[in-house]
Amino acid sequence: VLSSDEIIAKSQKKLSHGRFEHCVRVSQTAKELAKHYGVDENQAALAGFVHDYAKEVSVEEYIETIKSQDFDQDLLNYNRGIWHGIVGAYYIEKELKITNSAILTAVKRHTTADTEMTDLDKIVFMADYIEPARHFPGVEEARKLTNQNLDLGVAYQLQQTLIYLIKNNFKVYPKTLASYNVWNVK
Ligand code: DGI
Ligand code: FE
Ligand code: FE
Ligand code: FE
Repeated sequence: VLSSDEIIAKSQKKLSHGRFEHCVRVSQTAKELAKHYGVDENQAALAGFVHDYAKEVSVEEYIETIKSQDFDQDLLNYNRGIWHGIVGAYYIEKELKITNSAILTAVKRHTTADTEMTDLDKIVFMADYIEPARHFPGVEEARKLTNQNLDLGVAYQLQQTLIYLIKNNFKVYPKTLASYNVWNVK
């Protein structure tokens, strides 16, 4: 087990300054949401802090890892945007020695969401979207909904993300669409 100082030091080395600061803000936001929703605050703070740990791993290294570590080979059809959560958890376990499956799963689900999510998963997913330095149109609505009910926040984020992906002709990862279908039921 690494100390929190060691996890912070390794993250600082792995990430640009700006992304490291984003991780600190997501950690704080996740901790606040955890307090509000009766979830383990330390677990939320740690999951939030490490969620983007692998965001700057090189494309070459990701491809090598996906090929050698028994990942779904369909991942090769996507990019770092998708890889840094699903494959990122592998780096967090290997390099930060975090083995807690609730934390690793929250990291895996933080970009695409999933059809099944724990409150911790939802908290990390939403904290990433609404941390204080996020300024896109709709972020105030996202903050309001997330404080009312986590599921409303998740549904809103998935809707906004799908609109954005389709508007910009980006590929939709099947899990993102499946999640939209589950969390936006009408
Ligand atoms: O890592 P962050 O930038 O802090 O945030 P994130 O991990 O939530 O990534 C957000 C980005 O991921 C956002 O630009 C939308 C993109 N994304 C989410 N679902 C999909 C996706 N990109 C593609 N191509 N396909 C998806 O299904
Ligand atoms: Fe991310
Ligand atoms: Fe996110
Ligand atoms: Fe993030």
